[in-house]
Amino acid sequence: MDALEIKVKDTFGTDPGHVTNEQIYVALLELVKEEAEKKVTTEGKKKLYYISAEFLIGKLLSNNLINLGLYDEVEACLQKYGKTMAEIETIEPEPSLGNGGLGRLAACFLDSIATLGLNGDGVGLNYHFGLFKQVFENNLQQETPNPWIENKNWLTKTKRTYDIEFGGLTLTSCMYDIDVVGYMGRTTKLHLFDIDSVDESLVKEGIDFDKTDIAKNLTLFLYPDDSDEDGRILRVYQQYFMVSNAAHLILDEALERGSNLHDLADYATIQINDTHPSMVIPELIRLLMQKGIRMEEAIEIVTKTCAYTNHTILAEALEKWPIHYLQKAVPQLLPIIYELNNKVNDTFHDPSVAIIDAEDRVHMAHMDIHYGYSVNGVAYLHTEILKNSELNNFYKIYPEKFNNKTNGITFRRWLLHCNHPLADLLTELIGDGYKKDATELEKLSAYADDTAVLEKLLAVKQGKKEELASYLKQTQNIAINPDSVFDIQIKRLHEYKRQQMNALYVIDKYFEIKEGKLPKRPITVIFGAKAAPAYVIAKDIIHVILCLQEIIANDPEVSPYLSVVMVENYNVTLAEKLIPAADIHEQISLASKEASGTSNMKFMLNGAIAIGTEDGANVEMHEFVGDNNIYIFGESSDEVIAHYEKADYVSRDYYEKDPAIKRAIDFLISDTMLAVGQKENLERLYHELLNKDWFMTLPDFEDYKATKERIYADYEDRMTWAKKMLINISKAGFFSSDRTIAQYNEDIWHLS
Ligand code: AZC
Repeated sequence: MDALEIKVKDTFGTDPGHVTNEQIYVALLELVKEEAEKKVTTEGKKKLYYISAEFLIGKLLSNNLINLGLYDEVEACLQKYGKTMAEIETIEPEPSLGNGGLGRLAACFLDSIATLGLNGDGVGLNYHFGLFKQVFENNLQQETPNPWIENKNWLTKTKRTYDIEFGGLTLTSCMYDIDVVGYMGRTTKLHLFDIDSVDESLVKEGIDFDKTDIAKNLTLFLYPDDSDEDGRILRVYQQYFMVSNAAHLILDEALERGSNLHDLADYATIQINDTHPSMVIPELIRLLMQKGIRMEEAIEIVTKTCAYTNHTILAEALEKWPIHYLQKAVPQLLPIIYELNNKVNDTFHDPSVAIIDAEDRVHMAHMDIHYGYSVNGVAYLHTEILKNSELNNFYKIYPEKFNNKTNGITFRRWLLHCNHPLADLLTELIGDGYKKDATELEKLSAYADDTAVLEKLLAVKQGKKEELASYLKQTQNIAINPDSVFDIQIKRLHEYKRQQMNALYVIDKYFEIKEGKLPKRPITVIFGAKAAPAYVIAKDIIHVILCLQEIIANDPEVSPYLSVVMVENYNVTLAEKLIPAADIHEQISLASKEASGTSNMKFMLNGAIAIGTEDGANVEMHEFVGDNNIYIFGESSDEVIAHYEKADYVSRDYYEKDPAIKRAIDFLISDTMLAVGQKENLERLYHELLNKDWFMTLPDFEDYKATKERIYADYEDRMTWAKKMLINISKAGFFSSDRTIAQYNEDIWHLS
C-alpha cells in the first residue's frame, strides 16, 4: 500500500476511492505533517531568526509533497482512484500572509534555508485574514476579508506563550508553527505569534473594524488601513508584538543551547526584513538589561546580532514613527531609543543620520544601520543606489556594513511545482541535477540550435497557455485566446511600477486597430495587482484597466485583435498559473525605483521574455542573457535620478509634444470611458498624469511603444523566439534563492 492509502485507511477506514476530496486533503495534510516532523533538526550552535511582517507562503500541499519526494507517488496513487492532485489542491485555502515581493521572498528564503539544511527559522504574525481579498464591482476594487484558517490546517499550536506588555495593556501570546520542508533537506519552522482574544466578528463592512480595541484586533489583518492615526498606531502594536515575542524566543532558545547571553551573537543572528521588525533592537536591549546586563554591553551584543535588509528606496516606505505613537503603544522602549539616538548624535553631530529627527519621528532604518552589523540591498543596482545616494551618509560612516544580496526564488515552487511539463523536458535533456544545483541549467545552452528541442519548448508553452485559458474560464469566467500572444504584468499596484504606462499603450493599440493597423497576431494583455486600500491613484489605475477591459471586449472592431484582462484577487496561486503561460513579461518600473523584482526571475525561468527598463535585477538578467534575449528600453537610473535632483521633469511638455501621448491621455476622460467608468476616478488619474506624473511615465512612452512593436514582430519568428526562451531558462540558475541564501550565510550569518 502507498503512504496515502495507509493514511486514508487509518483515518477513515477505507480506501481513497471511497472518501471525498476534502478527506483526501485532510489525510495528505496529516501525512505531510508527520513526514516533515521527522526531519526537524536543530544542529549547530548558532541559529538564524528571519523576522518578517510578511510570509507569502502560498498553498503548501503540493510543494511539501515535492520537497518530501512524495509527489509522484501520491499523484500515481490518486490516479488509481480516478483523482488528481490538481483537484485536491483546489480545496486548500491560500494563506495571504503577505503583500508582494518582500513577503514572497521571505517564503522562498525559508524553503532554501530548509533545503540547504541551515539552522534557521522564520518569525512573524498569524494574521487571521491576511491581506484583503480583492473583488471587482463596477470596475472598481473592493476589499473584503480573506479568511484562511480552517479546522484542519498547517498550523500547530505550541505551548510557547509570553506576556507582552504594551502601554497600559498586557496580552498573552501563543505561538503557532508551520513546518517548512526543504527539498530533500531538513524541516525548519515558521513561527507565527497570535493572541487568543482576537475577535473576527469585529470586522463589519468590507474590511473596516474598530482599530482601537487592540486585544480584539491585533492580528486580524496584515497592513490594516493606515490612512488614519488609529490605523498607524495599530501597526506599531503589531510590530512590537511580533518582535517582543521574537526577542523572548531568541533569548530563551539561546539560553537553552548554552549561551550566557554575553555571547548571544555566537548563538543567534537576526535578519530584519525591511523596517517592520526594527523594534527588535531596542526590545532585545531592554530584555538583556532586565537580565542584568549593563546597557553599554547590551547595545554591543545586539549590534553584533542584528542585520538589516532594505527592500526599497521609496521614501514613503521607509518607516518613521512619531514618538507619541511609541509613547502610547510601547513606552518602555523610549528611554532606550533616546539613548541610542544620543549616542549617534554625540558621535556624528549630523542630523541626516540621527535616529530621531527634528519633527520627533523615529527613523527605523537609521536605527537598523547604526545598531546592526550588516546592511544589504537586494540587487546590484539597488545596493549601488543605497551606497551612492539614498544612504550615502551612512555608507561613508560604515562602508564595511554594506553588501549586496541579489534576490532569488525557489525553483521548487516556481518550476518543479508550477510547470511540470517544463521540468520534465529539462530533466529529459540535462538530467535532474539542476533541481539541487540550479547552475546546471547552463547545460541547456547546448540545445540552443536544436530545432526538435525548440519545438518541444514551444509545445510546453502552448500547453500552459491552454491550461491558463481554461483555468481563467472556470474560475473567473474570463475567456482568452490561447493562440494570441500573452503579455503579462503581475505585481503590486504602484505608480513606480508603471502599470499606467502599459494601460496607455493598450489605448494606443486600440486606436491603431480602429485605424486599420492590425497586429499580426492577437494580443492578450493580462494584469494582476492589488492596490493598497488607501492608495487612491493606484485604485484609479485599476479602474482604468477594468474599463478598458470592458470597452475592448465589447468592441467587435477591436476585440478580435486585442484583449485586456485584469485577473481578480491576484495571489500566489494565480501567479503559479500565469507565469508558466507567459510569452512576454512586463518589468517596466521607472529605473532606480524597483529594488529588485522577483517575478522577473520566475518568468525568465519559465521561458518568458522580458520587456523592461534597466532597473532592479533586470540589470543582471540583461547581463546574463545579452541584448538579443531581453528587450530593454527607457531612461537609465542615472538619468532618472538627475531629473529628480534638477526637478526638471514637466509631464505636460510630453503631452503637448507627442500626439500619441495626448490621444491616449485624453481618452481617459473621453465619452467612451465615461460610459463605463466613474468620472471622479478617471479625471483624477488624467490630472495626475498631466500635471504631476511623479514616476515619469511619459518620457519613456515612445521608446516603450517602439520596443513593444519590436518584441511583437520578433515573436512571429517562432524558432528564433524559442531560442530566446531557451537561453533565458539556461541563464536563470543565478536567480535561485539557494544561491542567495548561501551568500547570506557566507557573508552575514555564518551558520555552520
Ligand atoms: C519589494 C520590492 O519592491 C521589490 O523590488 C523586491 O524584489 C522585493 O521587495 C523583495 O526584495 N518590496 C516590497 O514588497 N515591499 C516593500 C514595503 O518594499
